[in-house]
Amino acid sequence: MKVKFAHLADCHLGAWRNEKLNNLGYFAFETAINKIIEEKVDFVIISGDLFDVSNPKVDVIDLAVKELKKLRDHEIPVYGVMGSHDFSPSNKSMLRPLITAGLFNDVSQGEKPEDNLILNFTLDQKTNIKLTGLRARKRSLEIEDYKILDKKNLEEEKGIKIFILHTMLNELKPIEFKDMESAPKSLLPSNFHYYAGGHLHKTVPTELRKEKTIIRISEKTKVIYPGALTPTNFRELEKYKYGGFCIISGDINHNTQEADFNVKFIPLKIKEIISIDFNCDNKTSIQVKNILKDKIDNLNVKDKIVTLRIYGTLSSGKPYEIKTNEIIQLLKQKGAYEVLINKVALSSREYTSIRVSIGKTNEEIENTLIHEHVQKIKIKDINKKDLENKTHDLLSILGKEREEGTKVKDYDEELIINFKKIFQLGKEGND
Ligand SMILES: [Mn+2]
Repeated sequence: MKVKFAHLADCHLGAWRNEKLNNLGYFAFETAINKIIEEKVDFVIISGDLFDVSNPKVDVIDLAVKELKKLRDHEIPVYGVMGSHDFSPSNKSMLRPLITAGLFNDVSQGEKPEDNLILNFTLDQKTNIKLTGLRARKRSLEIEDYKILDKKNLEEEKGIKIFILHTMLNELKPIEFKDMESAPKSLLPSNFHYYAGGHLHKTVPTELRKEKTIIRISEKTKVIYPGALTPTNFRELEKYKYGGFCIISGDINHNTQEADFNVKFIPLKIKEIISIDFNCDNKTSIQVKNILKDKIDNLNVKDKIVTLRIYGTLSSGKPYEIKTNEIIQLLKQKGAYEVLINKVALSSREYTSIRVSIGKTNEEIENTLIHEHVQKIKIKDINKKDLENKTHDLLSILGKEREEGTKVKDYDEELIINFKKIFQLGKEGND
């Protein structure tokens, strides 16, 4: 029989603090859902990180419900797993009400008797394809779950099978992600017909992004990462310009248990992006201002998003003398849709500030800093990995703002409860 399904990953709804870019993110999701309905697929796979956080704002939840309901009205079921961003260890993910409403089928269901993880299959009624998968945890901790996964029952199950993952694999990791945690491919159960990957925000295999490319699924190309549905941060805008999703179509034969799948990438080009790199080495701040102004004068930025990365070491003058606001205004006067400027790697010979690696996300920088500091600290009865995790947990509870309508007293109490939980000071120490 003929089948067709869509594979999305890393939608990160609500990822942008910038309102205009955030709305473009919503629009990308709506556009994807409309295209999927036009394509008349049998079902949709979302490989984790539908939301940017596990407790998004009501607008984000409303949008997700609205769009997923459109799919349901067209009788298109959605299968998926939670990602590193929308998973909550205390089961407080806002995906839960969506799952309860049947708008999102979490296929990562099973039992965990002692040191063993047994996953169940979810059967797609229309195609009889069987789906399962493993949800992520924060900081790739799900790799520990893969190590205790009962692969035998998954591998021996008859039928046409799809595995959904939100984990990077060593063998498929692009060089620029070498610091990202990943798992060996051998941890995945074999004998599946398609592996729907998420977590990596880059499309892999990269050839998929070439126009009119169709990849036929073979033993070697079974794991596909569509990448982020749309860029979720400055670097992704700069590097990838746009995201997209995959449509997989082909023939399946339930008798011979064979599937012949073809994958194509559907790009979502929501806005044109212009990215400018400006090296300030051996220039004074005044020279930089003048050259930049000339450069901007000669650009057509109408209705485009502009990303400007200013880096290097000024021969004289200070980085703050290159005023971000002035440059933004100049570009907006020329009709730019939105302007993003990154000056983190700009310094001056007049003084040097703390060095932070270029081209990394805030999260990666934070991970590195915590990792490095933990190596220098010794605390009795807490090992280094544990201390690293506790530091992350601590930062995440301290980073939570008091919600509107929550009393200061209640907010403080909750902080203390969570603090005790992390350091197992209270009665409920398990998480
Ligand atoms: Mn993600």
